[in-house]
Amino acid sequence: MDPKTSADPFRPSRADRFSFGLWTVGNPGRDPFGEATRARLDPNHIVRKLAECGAWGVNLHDNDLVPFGASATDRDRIVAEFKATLEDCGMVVPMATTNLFTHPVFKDGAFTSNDARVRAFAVQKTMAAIDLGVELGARTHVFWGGREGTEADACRDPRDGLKRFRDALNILTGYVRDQGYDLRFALEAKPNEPRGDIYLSTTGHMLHFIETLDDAEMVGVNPEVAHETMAGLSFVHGVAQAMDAGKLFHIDLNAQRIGRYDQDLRFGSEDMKQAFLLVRLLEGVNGYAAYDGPLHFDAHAYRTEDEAGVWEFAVGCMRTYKILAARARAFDADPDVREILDTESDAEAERLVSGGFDAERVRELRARTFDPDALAAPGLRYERLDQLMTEHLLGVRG
Ligand code: GLT
Ligand code: MN
Ligand code: MN
Repeated sequence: MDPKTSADPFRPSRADRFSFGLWTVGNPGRDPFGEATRARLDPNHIVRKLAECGAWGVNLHDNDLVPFGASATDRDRIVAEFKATLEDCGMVVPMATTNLFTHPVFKDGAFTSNDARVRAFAVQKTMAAIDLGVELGARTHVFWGGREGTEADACRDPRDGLKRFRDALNILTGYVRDQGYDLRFALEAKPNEPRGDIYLSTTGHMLHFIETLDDAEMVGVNPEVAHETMAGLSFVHGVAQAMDAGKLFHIDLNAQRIGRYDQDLRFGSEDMKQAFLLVRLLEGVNGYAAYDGPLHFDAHAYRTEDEAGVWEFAVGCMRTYKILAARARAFDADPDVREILDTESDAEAERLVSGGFDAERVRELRARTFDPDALAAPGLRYERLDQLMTEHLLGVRG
């Protein structure tokens, strides 16, 4: 089907809440071994092209838009032009973030550096980035601490790293409240790269750390497919835990093969099954409330592509998400699937293990007898369930 015809059900539109970072579609294809393969794209051009592709939002680091060290006059001129372009195209900025990794001053960390002057500069730079994001309408500020880690681990006690990270966030949540901004923070974990080891390496680590902050309510997570997958973890489980904690404030969608460098590939281009299960989770197909935040693609086109390939890539991310959402709905509505999933639970046993501690219920539980061999006997038909999912994914059912 031609993706440009309005009859195409997978054509992305504003209502889908898809967003891209300026740094994602703007990635020029540089890698540690080779120079850029594409020219740098002007942020205003990116906004226009994303709007044409059907995206809803564009996200940015402070320095994706305003060059590091720009004068106040230059900053205001750049921001005014960008705002006019956004308005013209009907695009929004749902999220902004701070570049605390490119400049050499952050070579040994920003919030966690051993040098208090570097830490103070990082906090100051973040306040300016928060102001910029809020001016553009952002409701979320992301914190990805790419440089917050070590190679020579004897350089600091990891607890000092955590303590300093916490101190910085406590100042910044206070700053947001003090300014009266309507803004939440989303912390993004990554196990390594560019540092040998990065502190707070997974979404699970972040979820606990958040509870140690002065203003935990304002802070949630921004899990990224590639980052949890690099460590060989189940992204779906991590995101589900964030949802269970009411902390899924933002999400970075892309694709990744286990054990590799951070590939940031087009959404759904690797591990289609995990992508399917993720979309099913986010869309609330199985009865839980759906995630209703921005659907952000933190990915970039292959280095082989020219600019036309970049927009193919962007449309591909969005289309794959929509196709997987449709596949997930068809899967969950399939009577053969329902028959396996809707097995009746033993109401009496449910009662005994629900609702927390109750002395009377615990007495009943202790008194009840079970037949473990009989419970173990039936096959669970998960082979059939998984094959049904495979067939839905391959497009031969539903
Ligand atoms: C960088 C990183 C991403 C983060 C961005 C936000 S910066 O591109 O690889 O995963 O989400 O700071
Ligand atoms: Mn990311
Ligand atoms: Mn990444």
